[in-house]
Amino acid sequence: MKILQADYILTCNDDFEIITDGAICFDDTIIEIGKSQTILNKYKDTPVIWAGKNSVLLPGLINTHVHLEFSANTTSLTYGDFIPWLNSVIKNRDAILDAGGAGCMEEQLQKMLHSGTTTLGEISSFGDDFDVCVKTPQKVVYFTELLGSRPDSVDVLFQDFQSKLHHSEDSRSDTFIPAISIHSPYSTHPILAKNALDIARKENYPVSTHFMESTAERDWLDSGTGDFMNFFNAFAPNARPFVNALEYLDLFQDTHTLFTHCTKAHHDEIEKIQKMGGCITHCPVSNRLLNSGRLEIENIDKKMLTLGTDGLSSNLSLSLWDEMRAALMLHYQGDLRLLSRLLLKMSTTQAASALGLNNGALKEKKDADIIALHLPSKLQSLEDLCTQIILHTKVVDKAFINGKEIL
Ligand code: MCF
Ligand code: FE
Repeated sequence: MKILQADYILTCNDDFEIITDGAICFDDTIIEIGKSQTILNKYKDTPVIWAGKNSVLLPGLINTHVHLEFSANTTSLTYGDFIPWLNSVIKNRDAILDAGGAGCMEEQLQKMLHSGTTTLGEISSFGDDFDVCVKTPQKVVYFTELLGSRPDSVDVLFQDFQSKLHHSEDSRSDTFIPAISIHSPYSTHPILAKNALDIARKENYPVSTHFMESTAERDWLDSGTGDFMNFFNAFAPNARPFVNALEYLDLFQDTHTLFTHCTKAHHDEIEKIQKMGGCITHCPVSNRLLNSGRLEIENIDKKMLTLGTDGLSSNLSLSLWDEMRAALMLHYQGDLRLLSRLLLKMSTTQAASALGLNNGALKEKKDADIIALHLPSKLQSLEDLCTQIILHTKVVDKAFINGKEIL
């Protein structure tokens, strides 16, 4: 048992309470949180760690959508539009994977940890990220990806997917949680998706899918036209979409799914996701680089939102602070303080509930996943706390996962 004491505690609890001059008593979970004086008096012989001048404690950040396997990419992919990007992924994928490898992914995981990300949702396309994700101190919700549209390969693809899923199940632990990713409505055959989602329902796996990310995807699902028509015609003349957008969403009934991007989703689709209890993962930098448009967060129930960086395939950083700073600038119409607060909730408590985890808030009985950071100088107004930490944080001073100090 130990006590962590700081100038400010951003609890990210239901009331978004901020405690000044606060302390947390914890072992692997949080035992009690409150004013320093109360906690220090009550737990007298417990060792105390002082987080320093202008310090802030908050829940470890949770990045709900990452593709670590693309970590070696810097300048190999084409940005500015979705189909040219996708073509460049197909062309350069092997070179990027070869240039990457375990060392490169480990380095990114370390960087993420130093920036305060203690949990991530990893979308695994090939399984190359498996060992590093099992080994890393962070909590990883490991989404084995299912992708493929040729009806004659459905059986082989599904067998391969199931064997990867079983493999991840063998390594399940407190910090490694198997999960399922259905790549997207344009790339995954509905028979494959249905079979995988039956497993998700039965075994209660979290699910992730890319949904309504581009005009090309919108046009293709609505009418079988647009850039995807030309893209698919190169492989299969007269190809047609398998399902429309609402039919695709129907497949996810009674699952816990994170729908990533949704920049081109219509109101009735967002409503359907909400009714199903689904979440939306917002990846603002990726959306800008792939010309996906701006997610209209003002028209969405804010409680549905989580934040993700996507991979280095469509970003220059896997730091959620960089992502929050980008989001602050992208959604310039909104109230700055409210947006800062929302971005922190999207990266903590809302992300935890989307992934089905017992972290993301500093309150009794939650996992002791805690980060400590400091502001560069004294804060003038408590109302600006969220904005100031988003503006100024690059790395954190301390990180605890299940109560163990990792940094
Ligand atoms: O989220 C972005 C853009 N949308 C779709 N896919 C990906 C993203 N970043 C990486 N990907 C991966 C995806 O998981 O790229 C491949 C898939 O394995 C694209 S399909 C050849
Ligand atoms: Fe993605």
